[in-house]
Amino acid sequence: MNDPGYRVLSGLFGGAELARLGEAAEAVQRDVLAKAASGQTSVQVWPDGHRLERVDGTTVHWEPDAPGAIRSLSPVSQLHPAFEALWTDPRLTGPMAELLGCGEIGPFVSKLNFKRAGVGSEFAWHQDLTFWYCCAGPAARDVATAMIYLDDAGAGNGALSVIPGSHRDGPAPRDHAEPTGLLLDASKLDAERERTVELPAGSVLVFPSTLVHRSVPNRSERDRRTLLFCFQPAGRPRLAELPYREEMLADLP
Ligand SMILES: O=C(O)CCC(=O)C(=O)O
Repeated sequence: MNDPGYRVLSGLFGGAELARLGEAAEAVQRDVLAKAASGQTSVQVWPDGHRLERVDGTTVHWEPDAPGAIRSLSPVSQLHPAFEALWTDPRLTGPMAELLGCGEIGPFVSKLNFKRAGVGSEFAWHQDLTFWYCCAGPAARDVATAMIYLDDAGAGNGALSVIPGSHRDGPAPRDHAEPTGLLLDASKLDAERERTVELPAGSVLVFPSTLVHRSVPNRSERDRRTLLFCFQPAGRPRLAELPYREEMLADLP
């Protein structure tokens, strides 16, 4: 059978535990918003106009069209003990070690995507590999993500869509006309194979850095929050420890 490249771990979190993770996400957002308002931060504007702000050891990626709303925070695990504990949770580390094909795994980076009701913006077609390659080089291929669903995700609130099997083709052609140079050329993707992965809260979607994926804006009345924990073979530096070398992008198609 063809390997689609991703796997769903159903019902991994539930009940009070899932509620605690959701509360942790809200608490972290409150703290970050308060610190951002203090003005002791540094702001960077990306070539596509998105604003990124360093606040207390995390990067706030603001929603481009909704002033004051956070699109994502990364890295985020250090901001709450309930998040930090996920790095060593065997329900995640077991499947992730299997996916990466190695005995011991460690952290690469963590992220909290809010994808809020009504304002959560699009993530255009991309491979995570491209975003990490300028820091980690070819080692970015050895990183895989566990996406933990804090809310139900359906087509209506911007569930993740994937191209099954796309991980097998390695780096996909980028859109060289797009200002960041990090997104893929949609005209060169087999979008007919696109599959929207609708999952209930508490599920986990695991996938490698070469799987092509995207999500549409959340125009619904339901939040679609997810935590992304990205693992790699143990002993390698984390993303935040690596310098960003933009010229490395030229290695990728
Ligand atoms: O949360 C999403 O819809 C997309 C997540 C993703 O691809 C990313 O954060 O790189």
